[in-house]
Amino acid sequence: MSHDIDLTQAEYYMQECFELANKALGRTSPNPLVGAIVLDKNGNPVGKGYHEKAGSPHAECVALDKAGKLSKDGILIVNLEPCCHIGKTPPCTEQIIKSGIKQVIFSNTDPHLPSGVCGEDILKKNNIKIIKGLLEEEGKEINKFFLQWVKQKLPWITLKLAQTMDGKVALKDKTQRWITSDEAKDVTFQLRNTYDAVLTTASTVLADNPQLTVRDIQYSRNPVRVILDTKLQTDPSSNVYKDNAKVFLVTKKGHLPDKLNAYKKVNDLLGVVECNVDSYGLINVREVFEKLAEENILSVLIECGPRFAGFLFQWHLLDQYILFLAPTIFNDTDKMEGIVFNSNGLETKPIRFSLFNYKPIGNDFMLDFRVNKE
Ligand code: AOF
Ligand code: ZN
Repeated sequence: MSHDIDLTQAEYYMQECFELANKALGRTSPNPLVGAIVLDKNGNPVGKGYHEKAGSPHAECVALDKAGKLSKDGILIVNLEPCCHIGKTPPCTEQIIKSGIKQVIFSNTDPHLPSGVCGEDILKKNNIKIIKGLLEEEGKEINKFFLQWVKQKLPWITLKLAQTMDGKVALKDKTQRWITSDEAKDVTFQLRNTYDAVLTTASTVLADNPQLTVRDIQYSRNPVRVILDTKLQTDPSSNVYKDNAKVFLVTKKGHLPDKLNAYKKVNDLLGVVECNVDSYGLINVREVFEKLAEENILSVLIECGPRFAGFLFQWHLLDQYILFLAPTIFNDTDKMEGIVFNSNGLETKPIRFSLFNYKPIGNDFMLDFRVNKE
């Protein structure tokens, strides 16, 4: 008779699965973040594992390998429904069935079904008990990039802005580049370390010459940098094209090859993406996001100026909006210059968000809003 787990205990282990999964944060794309724990027939944890990167063993298999024979009549707890397809690795359901596990508890259903069959059904057919949906909302939050990419074929899009109390992003004379504290800068580096790509526009490259890299974090990696430059105005020697980060240059269709060649000499240029422009003469940003999704980019962090931010809001392209509020009043005279985002002369309607999280960061305040797309 195997030990039956109570839900509080299961939730405790599911939280641990989330922590295990998060160890690979920023490193698994295009795969999900997954952590797994095997409890033996007496309810003791005997194997723990997580998925490290695409192509490496799935979390369930790592945990089952560690548990060995102790998996028999045990329980597998995992934050994502086990897979049943042959991908870069064999189906997890096969190893679960062979191990003699009696029950599988998972948080989120996996929408990625290359074989058209779901892992849950296979496990049930093999008399394995299933509990699903445990801490489902927390699980969805952890895998929001993956779930969105699989279901909508679009990356998760986050806009990150910093503003003063009087709604400014820059002084009129543009002298002060970072308006927030060093702690907020560190959080920005942490964010860049978890997103697949960071996107900005030619105006920001021309105004700030940013690097868009991750700095001062141990074992970090740089995201792909995506530069929207309709007219090819950025200098190929700008900082965004340096530092061993991969770059996608996005521009409008129809530039002369000579002009494009200057950029192709950039060290790590992954490609030039040529897109259509819309009626405002702007690159069709949705098309850009679709192309990035095809390149296995699951998440994009946008760091841009007021004009582009305004368009993003108005075109309803955002999933998340992170705002750093600096306790500063610039108090410069021009009311419109440097304002956090402008409506670009389009018809305006209120755009509403849900507050998801908030916290003090150094001397600033960080607000995390989500956009309800329905
Ligand atoms: C993971 N890690 O721990 C689990 C995954 O190409 P493959 O064989 O690595 O399969 C990737 C898919 O397997 C992934 O998109 C997801 O649907 C499923 N589960 N994937 O990378 C894991 N459990
Ligand atoms: Zn699997």
